[in-house]
Amino acid sequence: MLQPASKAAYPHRLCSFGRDMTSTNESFGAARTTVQPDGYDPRSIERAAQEFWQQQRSYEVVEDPSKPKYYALCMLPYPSGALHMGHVRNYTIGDVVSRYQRMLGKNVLQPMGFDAFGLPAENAAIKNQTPPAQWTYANIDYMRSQLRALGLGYDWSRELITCKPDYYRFEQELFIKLYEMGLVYRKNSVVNWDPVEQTVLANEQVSQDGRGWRSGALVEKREIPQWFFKITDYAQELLDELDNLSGWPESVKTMQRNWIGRSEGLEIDFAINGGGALTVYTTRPDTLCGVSFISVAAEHPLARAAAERDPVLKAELAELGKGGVAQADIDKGEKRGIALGIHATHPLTGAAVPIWAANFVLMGYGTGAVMAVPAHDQRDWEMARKYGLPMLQVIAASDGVAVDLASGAYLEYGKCINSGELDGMDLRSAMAHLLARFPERMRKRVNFRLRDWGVSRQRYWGCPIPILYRSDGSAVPVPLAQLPVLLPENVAFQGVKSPIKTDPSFYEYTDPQTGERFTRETDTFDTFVESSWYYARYCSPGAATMLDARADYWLPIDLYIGGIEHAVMHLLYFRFWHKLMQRVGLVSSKEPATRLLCQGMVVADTYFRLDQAGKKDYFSPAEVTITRDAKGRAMQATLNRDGLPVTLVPIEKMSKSTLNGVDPQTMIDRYGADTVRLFSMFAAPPDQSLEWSEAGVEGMHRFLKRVWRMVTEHVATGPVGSLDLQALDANAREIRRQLHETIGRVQRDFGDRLNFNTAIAAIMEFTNVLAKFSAADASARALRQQAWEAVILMLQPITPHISHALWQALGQQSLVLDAAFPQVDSSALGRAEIPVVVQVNGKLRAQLLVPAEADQMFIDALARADANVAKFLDGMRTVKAIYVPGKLLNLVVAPL
Ligand code: ANZ
Repeated sequence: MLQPASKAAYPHRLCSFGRDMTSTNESFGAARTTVQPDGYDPRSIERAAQEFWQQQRSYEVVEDPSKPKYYALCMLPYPSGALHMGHVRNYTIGDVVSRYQRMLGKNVLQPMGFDAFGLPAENAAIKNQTPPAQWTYANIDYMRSQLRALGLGYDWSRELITCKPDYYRFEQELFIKLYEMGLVYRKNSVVNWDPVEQTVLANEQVSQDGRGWRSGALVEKREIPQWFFKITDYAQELLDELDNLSGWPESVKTMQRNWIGRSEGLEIDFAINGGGALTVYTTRPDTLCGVSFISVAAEHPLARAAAERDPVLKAELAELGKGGVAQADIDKGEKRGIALGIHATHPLTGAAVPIWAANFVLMGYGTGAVMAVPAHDQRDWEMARKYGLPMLQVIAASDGVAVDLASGAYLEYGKCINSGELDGMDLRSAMAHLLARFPERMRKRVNFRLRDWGVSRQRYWGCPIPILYRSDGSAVPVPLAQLPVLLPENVAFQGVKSPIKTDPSFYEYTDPQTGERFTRETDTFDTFVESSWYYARYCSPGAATMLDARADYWLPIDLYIGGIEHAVMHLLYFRFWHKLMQRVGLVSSKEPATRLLCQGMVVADTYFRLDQAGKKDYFSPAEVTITRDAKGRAMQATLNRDGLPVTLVPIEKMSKSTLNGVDPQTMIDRYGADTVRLFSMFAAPPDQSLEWSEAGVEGMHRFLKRVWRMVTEHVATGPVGSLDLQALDANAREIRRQLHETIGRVQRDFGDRLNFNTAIAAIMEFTNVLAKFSAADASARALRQQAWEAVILMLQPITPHISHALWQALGQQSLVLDAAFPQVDSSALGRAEIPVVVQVNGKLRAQLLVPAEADQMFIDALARADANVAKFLDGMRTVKAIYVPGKLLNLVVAPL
């Protein structure tokens, strides 16, 4: 057994990479790991390192204006019970970047917390009869221990748990402030109502066939008053600033642009025969002459008025109004309509245009009325087909090709035809013409698809909305002095109904001064509210207000990492909330995050058989025997139970339902956290899918074992002197060149490119080179010492535990996590000198040592300066020079 390396053993070691950037660390020696050559024991190494970091509070940071800051943030987990591989990947990426940035000398903040409100806690509570709080806190404790076991360098002093009043009280305060500013309001909105449970259900609680998840009753749509944030006030700003987010993936920006959905068009008033006007919104006023009817939403006032006059129509309209409001459903679904028996007048032709109600027109968009142009709008085309309504082509293809309306609408832009005075015009000119012609009846209008953010949830496990209702139903905010409105944690569920809705001690409120009696709002916030501002609260832990001045030191986030599934909702609300906080003076930046990385999914093979009903019956990898090809890829699988084949589908997202999940804890227990981290960084670039393979994990484990063995063997060869560059032979110089080339590659990959897989490959290649380096003399051994130091430093962001231990083994007194990242010495990059033969008329006259990159001119000059060569050139003229690069120069000469 080797003794741990001590400072005394290596008095003269050159420590070029180990620049210590912390103050001295007295108790460092206390956590020394015993280093054994063949004894890579991740369990003890990792425990020792983690205990040391915890004791030393190694990842706690404070604001330091003298240093550049770096704020790396991963999306916080929902405490569902245990980490999954997606978390491991996400958090390892964040940790690698944080550690690397710290080694560049930055003041790095990397916090963590738990997005702790939400429906699963409530469902689990109903199932197990435990209060959601209890279930949540137990899960948090376990998941926190898992995060620690992964060696993630979080500043735990900033941990936040969103279901705690010391967190959610500030969103209640801001909500009230925004209410007073007119950015929050209440209006009716549709919800799912379970008539048996007598409660509102979340969309996830309604089955595919529209039934309540517990009662099985057919769910009804009900309109109830709900609270909204006026995100639409910020639609233009949220859209415009996407252009400045150069560090965000284009795909995310495109999704946000589509979600915001800005369009420009005209509002057109159609006169209604019999009086009044109907306003439509259109983005295609160039198709005005193709209008053959007008469609309004079933809830449109015109439709309602018509229904009042006709009970049959009323029943039909009620039926038409049912069905989903999701865009995808509308586009796919059957287009249905009912003629309302009223007509409008076409502004250009004067023709009578029938007005219909249609199931695909949304009341909440534009004006809730559409001028229908069946030849150029697919939905109108489908409706016209179904009801035999006229269809007139009014747009000609710009390339003159005939338009075929038999198979669908012609949607392209082109020139107007069959349009009287609009003929020959395109969209722009037609719009300008119509605006000039009908200034009273037509207006320019910008519309956004983005709707205001409805934040009311009728669930229990969420932040109470701080509103009181007077006996007349009017709303008033809870007085600030009465905040927070606490959510009682010790509750018992009766059925699915929120316990605070049946608890008078929660919902009854009497003003202590006036004695006025109020009823509390019993709805809670959408949990997207908590995840919209947690990133900022991490910067002001313990502040008595939502944020304090510290927030501006850390914000904006330098790198935000999370799944692409959050591209619209979370990432838009998060940007919106930042703008709200900027508006009330809490932050001064415009955007919350300058760079965004969306990590790819973790995928694995799935195994299943179809059951009699044609449903997939999945098996876990433990239940099957797999035949693999030479690359370790699964080719075939049989079920252990019966030895018969099962269907194998490679690379599907890891998930509970497909039984292809790999439990991170099992992997950590088996191989250690460093191996798991290394594999998840090596197997794929961060933004692509990562195919889980235990063979790959084993490969990473073998690599770490080898590094451990090689470093300990090197250490065992005894003290190392200082590195004398002049004393290095050509072989050693070549090793040094490769070392610095590797450093350069790793720096590029860790920095801007975030390509950790290629960085790891470069480090591995270099360790192979190092393995073959025999390092016989003192200077070569000093170089080997330096090379191992560099390897350990480069590995530190990815495998911090083994690096922590081996750094000490190499005799370092400083902390590897505070050491500076290795720098490229460009003088090392030139290859060693190479020998070149010089001939005169084919006869050897000299052998020169030249720099590898030397060209013919350089060598020619050097050759002529050589005394022995010069002798044979005297009195001669050069006829030609034959040069074999890097090998030979033959000067062909003749007498003058
Ligand atoms: C006539 C027309 C002709 C239209 C044509 C399109 C093509 P964006 O771009 O998303 O804003 N529309 C307007 N209000 C609607 C509502 N409440 N529900 C359903 N559809 C509505 O879409 C604007 C277009 O969507 C409008 O332009 C209108 O149909 C329809 F060849 O008007 B268009």
